[in-house]
Amino acid sequence: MLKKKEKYVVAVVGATGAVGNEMIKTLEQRKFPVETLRLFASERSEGKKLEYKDTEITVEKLNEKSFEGIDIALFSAGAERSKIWAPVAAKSGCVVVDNSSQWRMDPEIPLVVPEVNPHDLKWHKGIIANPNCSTIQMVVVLKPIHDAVKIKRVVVTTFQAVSGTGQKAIDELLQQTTDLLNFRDVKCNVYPHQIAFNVLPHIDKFLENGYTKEEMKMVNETKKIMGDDSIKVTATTVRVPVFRGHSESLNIETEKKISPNEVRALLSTAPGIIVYDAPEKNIYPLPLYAAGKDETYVGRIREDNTIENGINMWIVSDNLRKGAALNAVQIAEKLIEMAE
Ligand code: 25A
Ligand code: L14
Repeated sequence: MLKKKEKYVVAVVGATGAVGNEMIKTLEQRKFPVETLRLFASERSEGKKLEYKDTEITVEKLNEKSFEGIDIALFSAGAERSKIWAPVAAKSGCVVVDNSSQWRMDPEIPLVVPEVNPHDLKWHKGIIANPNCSTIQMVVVLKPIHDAVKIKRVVVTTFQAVSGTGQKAIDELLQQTTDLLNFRDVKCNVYPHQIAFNVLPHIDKFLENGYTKEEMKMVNETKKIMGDDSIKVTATTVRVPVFRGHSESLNIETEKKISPNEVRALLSTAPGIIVYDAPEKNIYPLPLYAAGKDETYVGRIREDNTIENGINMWIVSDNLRKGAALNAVQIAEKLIEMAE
């Protein structure tokens, strides 16, 4: 449990990655009460210096003693690293907010989106899981609707930015685009096919059931975060040549009827959401404009008249912020609020 203090010793594990970098920025922008910031990454980055406020912090390599004296650790170094190091950190009395997929479905570990289930933070035992990026922005929008009219089923298709895969995928999209515009051959290292000027219906590994792991994360994590196993979700997750910002098409079936205007009214007062919906003026959410912002943008709200109670919408959020770094920092902020 976190003890109430004026300021905290904070660590970012995976500090050199796309998410880790955003975590450092988010801590600074939100004036998180940092006493000291420690940065960790792999051996490859040991000794590298990263900026925080007006200082340079040297990146360290993790060891068994690294977490001594650290109050809060934000992890984004992949599931393998979290599996090994999050328990080490928790054991030395540090509270871990883990962005990897490692602990999310563990029944002993809370999976939290502060706008949806902050109460689940009460039962943590040292590790809190940060959900998958596509799931976070979806549940922020589903929660107020579920509370009002109960959601029966969601059909979601995602349009996911390459930054979700990390810095190497950002580099690959840039490189492929440059190569193509210069009539050079394209190399594919990160994704199995060219991503520049293409669309890949494939995120994370394929499973026996024909779905990808990313799709099943949306199905399972939604139930856990919303605390309701009855919500049915079916997903198709797609990679698009966008650097930053995940878009999602949602088809929502509810138990009670709700009109598009009622949905607009409901969502416009809900936390973490901006309703951006005036199609007659070409106003609808776009990844280009959601990038760098904190909220989830919602538009194209309309009735699905092929079923009794159906709503369609289009939602966009910055996958590195709300989808990862910001949600993790918000969890840490809530922990501080709750600290005694
Ligand atoms: O397993 P998961 O949960 O599915 O996650 C897989 C990957 O997805 C990203 C993240 O990649 C993760 O590794 N990710 C996870 N959750 C995400 C989410 N919600 C998510 N992305 C978006 N949303 P990443 O590239 O963003 O971050 C990786 C970070 O982890 C550090 N790291 C690696 N091993 C570590 C470690 N930290 C501590 N201990 C270890 N043993 C990694 O640091 C990075 O910060 P680094 O030093 O390895 O990388 C520094 C730079 O080096 C480049 N690079 C990467 N791989 C290679 C490389 N250079 C040469 N050869 C390579 N093989 C990169 O440019 C990197 O920035
Ligand atoms: O957090 O877009 O489970 O490639 C890891 C892979 C997030 C998305 C996670 C990607 C994901 C990611």
